[in-house]
This record gives sequence, C-alpha cells and structure tokens, in this order.
Amino acid sequence: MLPLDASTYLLVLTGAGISAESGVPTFRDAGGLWEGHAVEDVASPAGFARDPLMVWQFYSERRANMTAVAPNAAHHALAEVERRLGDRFLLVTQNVDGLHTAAGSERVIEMHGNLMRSRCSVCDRAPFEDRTAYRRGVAPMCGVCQRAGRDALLRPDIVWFGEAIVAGALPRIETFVDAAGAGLRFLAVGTSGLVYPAAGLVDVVRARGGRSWLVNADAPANARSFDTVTLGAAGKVLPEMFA
Ligand code: BV8
Repeated sequence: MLPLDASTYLLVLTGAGISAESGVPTFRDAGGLWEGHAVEDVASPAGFARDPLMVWQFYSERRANMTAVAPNAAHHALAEVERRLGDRFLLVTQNVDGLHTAAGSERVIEMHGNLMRSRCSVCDRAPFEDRTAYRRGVAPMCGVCQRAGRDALLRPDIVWFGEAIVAGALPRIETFVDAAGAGLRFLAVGTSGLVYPAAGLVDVVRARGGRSWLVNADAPANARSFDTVTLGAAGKVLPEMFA
C-alpha cells in the first residue's frame, strides 16, 4: 500500500508497461516495438537523417494503432489520486501515447514528447496536432519552410536518443521535489529503468530522503533502488494501491 496523507507529495513516473494492458506494445518486451528495429535506426536524429521514410513508417504505424486503444484501470487510478492530492501530485511519463491525459490526468509532463504531434526538423514553428501527415512513401515537408523557399522535413514531436528531453521538464520536477520536503513519495510504474534521465529519478528522490515504490511486471534494471517493489500488472495493482 502507498499511504497518502496531508503531507504527501507524490511524484509518479510511468513507462510503456502502464499502457500494455491498453494494447499498446512496450518497447523491450517480447514482441515489443523495437522488435525488428535497431533503436538507433528509428529513435535517433542520425536514423531519421539516414532514412526518414522508414522512421515515418515506424511512427505512422504507432499513430494508426492509437485509434484502437483507451486508458486502462492504471491510468484511471492515477487520475483519481491526482484529484485527491491536487498540486501535491505530479505525473512524469516516458510514454508518448497520450493515455494519461485521455484518462483525465492534468498534472502530466510528457518528457519524451507526444506521438500525435509533428514539428518541423528545421524551423521553430510550434509542434502541431498531426494524425495523418504521412502517406506511404512520401516524407511530409514543412509548409512554412516551403513558402520561405526551403525544403525541410516534418518529424514526429518525439524526443529521440541523444536529444534533450522536453524543455522545462527537469526544472519542474526539481521544483516539485523541493516543495515536497519530508512528504516526498515516488512511484514508478511499468518501466524497465534503462533510459535516462527518467531512470535516474528514483536516485534524485532517495538523495532527498523520499520513499520509493515500484510496480512492474518483472524486476527491472534499477529495482534495487526502490524501497518497495510490487511485481504485477499495473491495471490490477494500482487501483488497490492507495490508502
Ligand atoms: C538525454 C521516444 C542528453 C522514442 C524514447 C547513460 C549511459 C548511456 C546513455 C545515456 C546515459 N544517460 C543518457 C544517455 C543517453 C540515452 C539513454 O538513456 N540511453 C539508454 C539506452 C542507456 N538517453 C537519452 O538520449 C535521453 N536524452 O539524455 O539527453 C542531452 C542533454 C542536453 C542536450 C542533448 C542531449 C533521451 C531519451 C529519450 C529516448 N526516447 N522514446 C519513442 O517513443 O519512439 S525512450 C523509449 O524508452 C520510450 O520513451 C520508452 O518509454 C522508454 C523507456 O522504455 P520503458 O517505458 O521503460 O519501456 P520498456 O518496454 O523498456 O519497459 C516496459 C516495462 O514495463 C518492462 O519492465 C515490463 O516488465 C513492464 N511491464 C509490461 N507490462 C506491464 C509492465 N509493468 C506493469 N504492468 C504491466 N501490465
């Protein structure tokens, strides 16, 4: 159980595992998204420069899959806890599937971007909602650049390996952790603990004396960093977890 009281500040980190029961494939489980793809080929600037059509194909298939998925009980459980804690709750997700927002969560940081947005790979136009930019075999181009006489590819509004995470994410987390003081509690759900800086959040919390919980289908790389580890499916464990 994760006790919530008047002094609790709850920081939550989620990964692909929280969306698994919604039918969204994880990255590294058998049959996961990366199966058949070298990560650096589809989730890195070099991979995009080398073969933008292959990268657009990879992300467009994931966008198309999103129309058939919905938040599960784990997403809804976190939205309920946010309603109880208000500004003493902060949800940081590595996921780009938008399911936390769809479940009603508002205090959400999408640290790796969002699958349903695109942005220009050259100009600084704002990222925009884009569900259909890609037609098989044609890499979408930026209209703003075209009008300025430049050829520039659009890209998914996703943080790739080697790119800085979404601006402002880490300072917002630091501010929350500072405000929490002795009431700081950290919950990680459905993540293999392999990707930084997300995987290092538990260490940030421990350095402040905060207590940490992990809910995961199996023991991930950084399991030993957590005070309490519950192995199980997030959709089953989370609804029963908060006292
Ligand atoms: C950066 C977008 C610096 C793509 C992603 C230290 C050493 C070596 C390298 C580094 C290092 N520190 C930083 C790096 C570089 C790199 C990194 O961490 N590499 C790793 C591989 C070592 N990090 C970066 O590049 C980051 N940027 O550090 O920038 C910088 C600073 C300034 C200026 C320039 C640069 C950026 C990382 C972001 C990469 N992008 N995603 C996309 O989505 O297509 S990462 C990708 O992995 C996804 O976002 C995904 O969310 C993330 C992590 O994976 P998980 O979510 O954990 O998913 P996974 O499948 O792995 O695990 C699922 C888990 O769920 C499993 O454990 C499973 O058991 C469990 N599960 C399954 N079902 C359930 C379940 N649990 C509960 N219930 C269930 N039902």
